Amino acid sequence: MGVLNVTPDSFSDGGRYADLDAAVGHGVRLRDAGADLVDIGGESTRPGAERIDAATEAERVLPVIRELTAAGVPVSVDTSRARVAEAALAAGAAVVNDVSGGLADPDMARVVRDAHCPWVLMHWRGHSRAMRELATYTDVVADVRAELAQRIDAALTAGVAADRLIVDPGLGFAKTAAHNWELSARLPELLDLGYPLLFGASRKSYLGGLLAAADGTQRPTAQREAATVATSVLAVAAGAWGVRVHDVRATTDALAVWAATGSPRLAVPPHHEKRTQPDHEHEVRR
Ligand code: PMM
Repeated sequence: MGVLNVTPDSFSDGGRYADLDAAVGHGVRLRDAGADLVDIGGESTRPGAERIDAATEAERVLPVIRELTAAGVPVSVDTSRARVAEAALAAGAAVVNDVSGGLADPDMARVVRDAHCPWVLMHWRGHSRAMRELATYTDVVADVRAELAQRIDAALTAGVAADRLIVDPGLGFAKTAAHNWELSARLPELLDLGYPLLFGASRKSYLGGLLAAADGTQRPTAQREAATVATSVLAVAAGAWGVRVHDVRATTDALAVWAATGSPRLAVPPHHEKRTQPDHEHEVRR
């Protein structure tokens, strides 16, 4: 999944694709570099970001979705608003990528159910302005797993088909760097929910922190690509269904190396084997 933010303020590509031609050109380049989906977002979700209204969000994403789908590029819409999702699907989007996992807008489940489209349910605890204070967990992996299971149940109860659902741990959303690393290390426990898993680490600030200079200055976003590629390979080798990245070519090149090496799978981490209580309700639904 290639990232295309048509926002003035997203942390990595904010402001670069505000112009329609630039956005469409970049979407086509992402597809040509190997993206199976181009994910179009009109509202920045970086920590601390202010919300925009639905009309502004729709005005930003709809023309880009129309042009890219007309050019044969498969598109997902990155929105947590049912109204925007509905208009995006009518404009040609094939997938709804909802960073709120259906929590932000009670009408989203209806829209997705009626469209029969895939729905990415990301782990989320609140809007960007407030999410830093929400980063408290007993065991981040167990808590994220349980909260994703609740979102899955809510979607199924609303009539969305199980084979339309994709889960995402929501790296950086109400999570500290330590939480992100723990989730990355224990992906099999989330895969155990039985749903395809999308992993979105690309250029996020925990990578900037890992690669910080000796004086503590974070590595700038544009120089986090090698680390991003490493996260992509590790996530796919652990069993992720997809990775959401800004530089598609770098990730597809690395995954080509992984595939040519026989697509080796990572060993299951020990905490996973120790799990004694199987959660039958959420076992293999794929
Ligand atoms: N991260 C961002 C936005 N949308 N969607 C999913 N499913 N998963 C993510 O991790 C995710 C997302 C924030 O990053 P951006 O500014 O690069 O879009």
